[in-house]
Amino acid sequence: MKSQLLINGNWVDALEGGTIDVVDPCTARPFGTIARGRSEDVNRAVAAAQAAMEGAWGRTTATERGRILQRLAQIIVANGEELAQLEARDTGKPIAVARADAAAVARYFEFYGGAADKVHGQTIPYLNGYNVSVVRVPHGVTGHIIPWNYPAQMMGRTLAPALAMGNAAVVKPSEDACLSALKLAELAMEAGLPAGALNIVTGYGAEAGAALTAHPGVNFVTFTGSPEAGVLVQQATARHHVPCVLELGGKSPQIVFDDANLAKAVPAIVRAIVQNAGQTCSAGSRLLVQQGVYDAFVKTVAEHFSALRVGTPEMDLDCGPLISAKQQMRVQAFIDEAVQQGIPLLAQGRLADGLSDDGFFVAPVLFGAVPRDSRLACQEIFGPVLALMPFTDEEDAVLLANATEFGLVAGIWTENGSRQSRMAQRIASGQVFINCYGAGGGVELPFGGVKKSGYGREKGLMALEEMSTTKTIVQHYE
Ligand code: TXE
Repeated sequence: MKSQLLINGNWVDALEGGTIDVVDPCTARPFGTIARGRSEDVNRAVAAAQAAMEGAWGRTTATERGRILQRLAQIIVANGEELAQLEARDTGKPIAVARADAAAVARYFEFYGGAADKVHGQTIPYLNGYNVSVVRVPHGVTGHIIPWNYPAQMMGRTLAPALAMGNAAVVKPSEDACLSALKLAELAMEAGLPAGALNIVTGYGAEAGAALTAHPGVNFVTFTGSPEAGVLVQQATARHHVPCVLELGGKSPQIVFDDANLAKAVPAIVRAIVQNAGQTCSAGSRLLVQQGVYDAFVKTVAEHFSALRVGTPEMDLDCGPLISAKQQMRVQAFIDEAVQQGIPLLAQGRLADGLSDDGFFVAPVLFGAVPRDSRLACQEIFGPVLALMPFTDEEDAVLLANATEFGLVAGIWTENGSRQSRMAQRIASGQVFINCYGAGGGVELPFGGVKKSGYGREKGLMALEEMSTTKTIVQHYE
């Protein structure tokens, strides 16, 4: 298990020598440490990345970069079980989910490895005697701030397109979970990534994270995390006029019309809030149901919720614990407040027998008739808590769906094709799923938000545009 910083191809301790405990969310017990990187470590990492851009990595052809990434994809597949076990231990998620995450990470590198040498420029007709071309060039050094909910996947999501475009990366994983991210870095070295092309500085957000986003040598920042930290990242990058992509979570609606196929909708809707114990940016956390089908629908969803079970990774149940005592307290506070306000608690899952009382477990909860202006209806909870609200007609559905500061994902459940199109058009959201709901979908699909969910796009070919800039070259000839 790697626990040091990766700087210029070497695993090293933090200069000041501090460490941070790695805590098992199922027991609250530490089982290792990671290095507590700070600004001097970030300085070293950025210098290594700059040197890589000036050196071997900067001269690598797109085809060579693609090959390295595709080799990495194969190495990830070969080491998938170890990656999944580390991720499960570190985050507490069910092992099957961690295995799916490991497969998704491999897919990121496969996809962007294949795309690396298919990024073309443009030629532009201009005045007589001129050749004009627009070429895509890397930003240079990219800074990556990664959250704890999907440590390996989130790193793969931003790292693969950054490297495909020829950037050199400095990654700051989360202090709450980063073992799989460190493993991924080790595998990347094995795949033949030159020294300095990928550097990892673990540490706290306020220390290593803030130092990275404020570093004048960083040319682009990608951040996934809370809206509050997102503001700090924007302020820090603005000082150097550095662009950033922000993915800041959501309060995504699942909208169920009277004519929806309930047998199909209910399991997908329950899965979309319980997956990863609700700690997913695209979790479908608001369930909007048309009045005509409300009673029947609520009954079925409640039955599903009551059957949910929470356990350890090895138990491999519907979900695991939350990541930390802080998140457990935060989610429990939302639940307690809703109960105090008299919001009906319609159903609740159960914790498996034999779990540690010290673990950060919260049983999934379904609340009904949630007032539209309550905190439960409006704020991102980031836990397995589903807020059910009735609506009258299409107009009301649009109003309710858009009555949030966020706009990341929406699910629409109806058999009426015209209504599907109208709704998809009117919902303010970065992604819309119709009669399905994938947590953001596959690597092929551009992903990102509007409003407080952030800006910029990850995934798909669009990520390659975000991870690069253009240069217009004008040549005059006689
Ligand atoms: O997030 P933070 P937290 C949301 C979710 C959750 C809430 C709080 O609602 O309940 O945020 O979680 C780094 N400069 N999401 O406190 O602090 C930090 O070290 C640079 C949604 O854990 O934003 C970590 O690596 N970096 C989200 C990362 O930011 C800083 C996923 C996220 O931590 C920094 C996680 C700073 N000043 C939480 N401060 C999603 N969109 O999926 C912190 N960090």
